[in-house]
Amino acid sequence: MNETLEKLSTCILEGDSEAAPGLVQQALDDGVVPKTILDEGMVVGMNEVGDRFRRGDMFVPEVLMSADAMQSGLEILRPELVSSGVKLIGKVVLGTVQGDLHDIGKNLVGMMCEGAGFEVIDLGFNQKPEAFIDAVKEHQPDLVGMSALLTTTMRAMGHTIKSLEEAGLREQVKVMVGGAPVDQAFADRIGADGYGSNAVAGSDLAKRLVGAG
Ligand code: B1M
Repeated sequence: MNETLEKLSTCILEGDSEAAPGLVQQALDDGVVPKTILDEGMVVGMNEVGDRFRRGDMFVPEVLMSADAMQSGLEILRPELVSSGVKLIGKVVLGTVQGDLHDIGKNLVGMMCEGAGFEVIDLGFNQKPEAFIDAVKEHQPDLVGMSALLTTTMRAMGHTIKSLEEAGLREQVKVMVGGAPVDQAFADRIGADGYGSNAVAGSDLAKRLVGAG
């Protein structure tokens, strides 16, 4: 592997968000193509983060730091990726459901998905079913991801899926759900396509749902 990409991958793993943009820029200046910087530098680091998190060798605060480093590097890389016409592995519309203001976990899922090569359209928190519908119409995503942290707002996930059905949009997207009170049985009950117990599981699931996992 190119030495700068190796440094970049380590920098993501170590959550060094100050160094990441400089290393991305250095790789670009060295003539490395943007997709290679993403796949062979940043995603390699983020995959290692995922592996360590799964093994219990890394915890949420460290994953958040790595996700921040990924974000800061992507600030530099994203315009280059777009202008070089790179096809990402899929598009995710992500949001916290109506009535729910918790967004830390949802942000982490978004960052991991971005790290895995998805374009993420983040609607934010407290999003009505109509907001998801409008976003599906506008952005034509492969996936809709919903997060809920309250037992009282979980049911909004089911309402959103129903609204997607009523709008005739359910067949064109996969739906994944997550958040502390959510589990697989609930996901099955409301007719979601999958449940992610944490951010890494969420991005793994997203990859599987688009056939890239
Ligand atoms: Co609130 N809150 N909160 N809160 N809050 C909880 C969730 C609570 C468990 C605390 C408690 O009582 N022990 C409790 C919920 C009880 C319940 O319903 N079962 C609670 C409550 C009651 C409330 C209020 C009602 C309090 C009040 O006002 N009386 C109020 C509700 C406001 C509202 O939403 N309408 C409220 C408000 C808030 C703050 C705004 C102050 C703040 C949120 C700030 C923010 O998010 N920007 C807050 C916080 C921070 C928490 C706790 C402390 C931390 C949540 C968090 O960020 N965890 C939380 C208690 C706790 O969890 N210890 C609590 C870290 C985050 C990384 O984990 O979000 O679980 P998590 O996400 C994980 C997974 O769940 C998964 O991956 C993530 C990363 O591993 N995941 C997905 C999440 N979404 C996913 C989507 C996927 C896949 C995986 O696919 C799409």
